[in-house]
Amino acid sequence: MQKQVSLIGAPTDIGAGARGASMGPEALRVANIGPILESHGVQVLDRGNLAGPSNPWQPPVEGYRHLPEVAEWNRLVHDAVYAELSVGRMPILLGGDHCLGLGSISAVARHCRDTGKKLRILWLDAHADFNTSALTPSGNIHGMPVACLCGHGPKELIEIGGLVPAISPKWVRQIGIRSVDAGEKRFVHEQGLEVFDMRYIDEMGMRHAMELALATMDANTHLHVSFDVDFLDPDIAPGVGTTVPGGPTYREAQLCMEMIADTGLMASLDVMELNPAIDIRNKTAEVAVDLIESLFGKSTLMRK
Ligand code: HAR
Ligand code: MN
Ligand code: MN
Ligand code: MN
Repeated sequence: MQKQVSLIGAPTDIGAGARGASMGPEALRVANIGPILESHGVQVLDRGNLAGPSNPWQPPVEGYRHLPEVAEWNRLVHDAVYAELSVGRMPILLGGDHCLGLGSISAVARHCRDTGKKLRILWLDAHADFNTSALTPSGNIHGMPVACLCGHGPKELIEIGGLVPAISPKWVRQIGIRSVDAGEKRFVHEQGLEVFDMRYIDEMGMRHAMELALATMDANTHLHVSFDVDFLDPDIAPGVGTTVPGGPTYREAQLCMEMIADTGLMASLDVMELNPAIDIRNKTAEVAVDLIESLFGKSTLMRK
């Protein structure tokens, strides 16, 4: 695992249906993300916050809310993430809502094309984020980034990383899914995304789900983890805009992160959808940072 990390703050809720994820980057800093990673031997550089357009809080237009502003934020995220990867550093994107996964992962995909790496994406989320303007019930673009990455979306979003589509649906493994809209569900199946939903995790366990999700990786794999904090059960992570009951427990989430850490392949990370406006005393930021520690190899007393 790379030990030189760059934190990139993207303080916006431009793609969300609730305001407040714009405060996510600062809440993660207040929860000590930087010093805690340093305590695990990681060299951390905080690049500060990107400065994009403010949120005009307008209704959707032709199926998209805030499309020009979402495109601008994603261009900024793409450029910042790509720049860190190009100098051999590991970007950690501090969101911000999950529409920014588009900018982040399009940059990662471009970097993998440059370097001949095989890309795998773990999408940890309650939601599939695979809507299009025709399928979305809300027009909120944070419900669309995976579809856009796979080439299904407006020109200004799908072209951000240069090549369309930026990724193949075959590279994606979704974990923890439990809220998918009806049309979105059909589209997920049609496109062949690999989904380990909560039913699967209930029946087979997190361990088995993660064994399969991590199975096709090798030494030449760039593993990108897109961690939507609403992946977690709302009991442990209430501070997100769209809570969905029945998510992974603290122990299940820890195991998920530890198994990712064991691969040693994680080379980029998004931490998204944290919403301090509805959190309780920064509890959700703290649990997110605790889980990120596990992604960086915090191990229990009994393991070396
Ligand atoms: N599927 C719903 C929609 O598209 C809700 C999407 C919510 N997305 C996130 N990110 N919070 O996963 O409107
Ligand atoms: Mn690289
Ligand atoms: Mn999401
Ligand atoms: Mn979500």
